[in-house]
Amino acid sequence: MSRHNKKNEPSRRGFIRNSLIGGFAALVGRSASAKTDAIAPLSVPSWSKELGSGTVNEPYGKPSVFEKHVVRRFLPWMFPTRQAAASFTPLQDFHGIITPNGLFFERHHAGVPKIDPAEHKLVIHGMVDKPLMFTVDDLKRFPCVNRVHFIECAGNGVLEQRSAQLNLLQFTHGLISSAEWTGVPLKLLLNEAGVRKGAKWLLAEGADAAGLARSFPLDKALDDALVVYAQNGEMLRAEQGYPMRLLLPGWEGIANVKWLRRIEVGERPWEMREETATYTDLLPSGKARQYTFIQEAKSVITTPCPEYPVLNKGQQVIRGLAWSGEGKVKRVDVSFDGGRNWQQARLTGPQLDKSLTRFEIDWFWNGQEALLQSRVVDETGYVQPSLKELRALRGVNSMYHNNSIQTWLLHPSGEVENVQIG
Ligand SMILES: Nc1nc2c(c(=O)[nH]1)N[C@H]1C(S)=C(S)[C@@H](COP(=O)(O)O)O[C@H]1N2
Ligand SMILES: [Mo]
Repeated sequence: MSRHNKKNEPSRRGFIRNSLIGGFAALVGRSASAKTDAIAPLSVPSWSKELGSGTVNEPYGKPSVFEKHVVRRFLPWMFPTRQAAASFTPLQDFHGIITPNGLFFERHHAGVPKIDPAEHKLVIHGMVDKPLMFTVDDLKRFPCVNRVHFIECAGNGVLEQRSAQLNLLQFTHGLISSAEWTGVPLKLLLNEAGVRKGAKWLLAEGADAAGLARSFPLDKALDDALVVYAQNGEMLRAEQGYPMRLLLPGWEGIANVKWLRRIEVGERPWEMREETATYTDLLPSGKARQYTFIQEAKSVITTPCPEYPVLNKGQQVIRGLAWSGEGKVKRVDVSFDGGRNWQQARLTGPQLDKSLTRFEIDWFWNGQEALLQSRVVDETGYVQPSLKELRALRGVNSMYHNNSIQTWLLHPSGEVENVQIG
């Protein structure tokens, strides 16, 4: 029998609502699970006394009505319009390693185009023996692969580079999502076209009004790049690039061109807008790093977090997510004293290549203030940097690729606050 009492739910949701409208009053309800009352005989609830709704009540099923608070969110002040904007996935309510399609974070530069798959085509041209054109049905006739990979926007944590800004996990880390993708290895398509000698770079262009285009090296195309058409068992969502998208596993979100319509093969990068004016990292020297494709290893504690405070002293399970754009997660350590001491966490569930990985650690909380951190090490031996280490490398004007260690300040009240230390 569950020891969790439904009575806690309203106060929890109230807490979320209050946090979202800016208030940060301590509304942490003490959980009834702390009580040691004898368990009452199990009563028969109203829903056990009547027939439930029938099949196909909802032809395309939705989450339980009690999960309405689990939604993507948007910060209106952050972007000029809804079309040139991002929405954040609710990491605080996320389980496992696959983001439900309706909760996948979004980043669009000119909105979501409504593409008729019967009319959409992908062209491969440039330094090839035989330029080719593919419809979605053509792609489906190629041998396919199914792979689980995350996509993270290079701007995830962009506002946190200088100081702690956003006091919710959804906004500090919610520009990452993950799916099982189905598609065709790009190298198969390139083999069909026949890449000419001397070719080194490719350009991928989207069919949205932004005509978003990015250059990427041929090596990646011949390694693990995919042209995907399905996401978690169904065709791509319009927001994720329906009907086809370039997937460059582990590489910054912007390189994963949605609504893919053209791949040009050439000798050098094209220096497009989104790889010169934006998505470059300004260094203290005044020079900018360009084509920094890889999303280096990063992790964050998701339980507890500002949205879900700690309800009781005593035994806790601390949980989180770790990932690396260079391969598999090897280990995750957790600190409860701001990085002075570290303990190794358990990795729960699959540890896949360039994929979200879950970790957990047991902890006894004595009710005192604590500084919670997680730090991932990936299979290449790369260690997630502290904010201080990242700033030493990149200064404070670099906006993208903030993969630094997150600190949550746990107050004696149980509230969790986004802070920066050292
Ligand atoms: N054609 C096109 N592709 C695009 C974009 C876009 O605006 N247009 N946004 C890019 C950016 S910046 C990111 S972070 C990812 C976001 O992918 P998602 O919306 O599926 O989460 O798509 C990338 N691919
Ligand atoms: Mo992005």
